[in-house]
Amino acid sequence: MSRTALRICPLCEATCGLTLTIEGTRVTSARGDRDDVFSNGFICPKGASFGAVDGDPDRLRTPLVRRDGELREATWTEAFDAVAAGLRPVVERHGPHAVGMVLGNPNVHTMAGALYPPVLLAGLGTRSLFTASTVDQMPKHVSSGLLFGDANAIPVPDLDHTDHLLLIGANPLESNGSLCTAPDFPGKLKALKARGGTLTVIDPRRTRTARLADRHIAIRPGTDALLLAATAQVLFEEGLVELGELSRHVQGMDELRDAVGDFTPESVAAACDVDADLVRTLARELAAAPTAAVYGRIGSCTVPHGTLASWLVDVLNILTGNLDRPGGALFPQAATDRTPRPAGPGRGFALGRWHSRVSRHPEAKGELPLSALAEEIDTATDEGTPVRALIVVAANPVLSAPDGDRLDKALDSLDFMVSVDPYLNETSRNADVVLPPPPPSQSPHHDFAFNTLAVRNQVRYTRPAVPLEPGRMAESEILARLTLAATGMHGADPSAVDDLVIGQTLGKAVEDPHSPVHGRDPEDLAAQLAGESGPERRLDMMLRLGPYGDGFGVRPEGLGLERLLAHPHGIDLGPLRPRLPQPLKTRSGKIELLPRPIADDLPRLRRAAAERPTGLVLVGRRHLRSNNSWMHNVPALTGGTNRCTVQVHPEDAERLGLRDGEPVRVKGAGGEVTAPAEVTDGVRRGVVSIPHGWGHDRPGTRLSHASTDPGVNVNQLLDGSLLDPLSGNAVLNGVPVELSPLA
Ligand SMILES: Nc1nc2c(c(=O)[nH]1)N[C@H]1C(S)=C(S)[C@@H](COP(=O)(O)OP(=O)(O)OC[C@H]3O[C@@H](n4cnc5c(=O)[nH]c(N)nc54)[C@H](O)[C@@H]3O)O[C@H]1N2
Ligand SMILES: Nc1nc2c(c(=O)[nH]1)N[C@H]1C(S)=C(S)[C@@H](COP(=O)(O)OP(=O)(O)OC[C@H]3O[C@@H](n4cnc5c(=O)[nH]c(N)nc54)[C@H](O)[C@@H]3O)O[C@H]1N2
Ligand code: SF4
Ligand SMILES: [Mo]
Repeated sequence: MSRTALRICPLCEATCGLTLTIEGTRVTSARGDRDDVFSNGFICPKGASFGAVDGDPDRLRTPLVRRDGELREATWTEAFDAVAAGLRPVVERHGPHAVGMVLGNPNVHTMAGALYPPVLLAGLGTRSLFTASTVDQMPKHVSSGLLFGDANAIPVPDLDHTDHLLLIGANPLESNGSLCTAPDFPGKLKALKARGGTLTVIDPRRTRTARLADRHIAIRPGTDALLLAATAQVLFEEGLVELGELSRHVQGMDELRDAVGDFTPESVAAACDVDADLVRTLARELAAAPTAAVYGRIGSCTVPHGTLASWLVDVLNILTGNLDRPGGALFPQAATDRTPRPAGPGRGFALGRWHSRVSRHPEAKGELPLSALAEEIDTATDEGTPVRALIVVAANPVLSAPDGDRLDKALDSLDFMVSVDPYLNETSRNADVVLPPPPPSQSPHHDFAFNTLAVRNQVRYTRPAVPLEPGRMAESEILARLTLAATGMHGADPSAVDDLVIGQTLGKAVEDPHSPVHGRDPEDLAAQLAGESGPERRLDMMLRLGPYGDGFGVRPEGLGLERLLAHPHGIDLGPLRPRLPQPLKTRSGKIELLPRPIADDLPRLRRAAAERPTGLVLVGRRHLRSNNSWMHNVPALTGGTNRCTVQVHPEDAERLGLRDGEPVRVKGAGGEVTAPAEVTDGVRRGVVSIPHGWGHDRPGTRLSHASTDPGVNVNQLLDGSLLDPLSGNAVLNGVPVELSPLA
């Protein structure tokens, strides 16, 4: 007997609605939900393999606890006892900062990952927080923090309405988009072209996205900030700056003009390897388009000038009047955002409120660079204690961060480590306790993060498609119990965590004159919350307090969980709309065009204009059927072109004596790896490309399929010393490497 159930796909940022076919408790197929208000039936090969990802026999079913040096199956009670016994002595002896937390990418794809880590972090009071953001988009948070006063105010390109899209260092035809949640991104690009719009792609590789473009610029890796600064310079020089409505909201125009004044196209052309005339054309096209959006992603963030490039992306949107207008780049308004406050000066954004212990890296958004995790564990200093215990939730930094070998050793040296992870993999194999969450079919889903980055305002929620198997624990309960165990409340009822958050949130809301529940009784409001679980009650609370919410009865037509449950395919909340000045939280209440830390970093960019790299540089790539480090264990998603090869241009191959398919040795600052060469003119001269997330050959893992074709860990080529100084983001692209044939 089979049945169907709806489930929002958690496998990438596109958040497509899926219709699952379920036999017993097994998901046997997945197709796109045609009635989904946002994805309208779109699905990609990963989503279509939801059942195989979900039902992977290597997923852990019970907790593991290390005994006599070995990880063995244990009960949940034994596991949480071990967590409390492992963490508390470290906190008591060395203080909270000796307990580190590592949060990985899937936390933004689970409800539990959104709702509980902030509570755990606050409860612990540790400053040793490391997340996947600093090997990804931290530069964008920092530039948004500086420009708009809010690190999470990230404008997204209005894909459905723009006339001109300038896409930098992103390959949405494989990634399906990032910091721009758009189901069927490929279809949206085709629709842009069909309505007469133009697409320009800047990427050192001729990607599938680049092949769709009207113009592809194969820039030299790591130099986008120069190109964008020169584009801004041309806009000023040729009188193409037109702020329109924005002029009321910006400050610092003259300073900005002066700051970019010497970045002429001629001064950057050689470094970028892009003709000066082409830079002028880019600027003129941007200015001339009725509407245009500039959008940058991984290739613009994980580079030495990531924050400057991210800042310049928005600067160009602003100078051409495209920020905050339909067809340009707008700020989404998600249903779980707080009710908007009236516009006005805010608290601004601070960087470097504390520093990492060893290399003195400034914090950004409360985080220290993931690149510095190994040294924060393995290096003693005069002041402060090293990280002695680690809580890892949904992260595999041994593969995703620089120098996995060093980190692997560092993890092994910890007093205690707990991983919340469905797999025994390269990272969790070092843990003393592994707490496995259930597969996605058994988990509820709502996109707290991605709805704030979506190209259309909408809200959807799906309950678990399959009931929890016996012996399983919901990830929300795992994280709630972990929070209690880590903060000295081991054994308390996990619902205490939700009650605490609900009490605090409602307590603040009733005191806030701008809240729809101002002046009401928080306990009375709490009693009104709908939902069958802590996460549902918290979702209900956020929806009801939010911009579209019912305000606990104040706006009876408004949103709440019950209304959402009555709309299983979601509720459309309309296209993106102009929102300025409301999102601004800078001290001036304006968009601060040339913030001090940016101005102070510009001399470094100026020096880069004079650099002429001679050797080869490394860039990454993603494959449609993959996802970072954790999907190589699913046979349906591996093989074919999804392989860990070293792409190299035919002329470079010829010069170095490399042959297609034969092993090539790649050396970088952090080490060397050997993988098959793939000779292709899909990469520009001087550039080699290796995908990340491979290297599944460490002992003590349980990845039976992935280990048959392990690939190599590209991040072993990095030593962790290359960072974007403002954001602490790792430099993963444009890194010097040397290639030689394996003798
Ligand atoms: N060289 C290079 N390195 C890169 C990148 C690159 O482009 N080039 N990209 C970077 C980027 S953008 C990112 S986001 C990072 C990702 O870095 P990580 O987040 O460290 O890596 P992932 O492979 O996403 O690993 C996620 C972990 O979560 C586990 N997991 C999967 N589903 C769940 C779940 O539902 N719950 C829990 N608790 N765990 C789950 C997986 O088993 C895996 O162990 O990698 C970065 N590393
Ligand atoms: N199929 C699949 N989808 C995914 C993921 C996955 O692993 N697989 N990962 C998810 C995650 S965590 C993220 S963050 C997103 C990332 O989403 P995207 O940013 O779209 O992903 P990438 O494919 O890494 O695209 C980055 C592009 O930048 C180019 N590039 C490298 N260096 C430079 C440079 O210096 N300048 C310019 N202009 N370009 C450069 C690369 O050649 C590459 O084509 O994808 C998400 N979606
Ligand atoms: S595009 Fe992303 S969200 Fe949509 S089906 Fe594919 S993996 Fe899932
Ligand atoms: Mo990412």
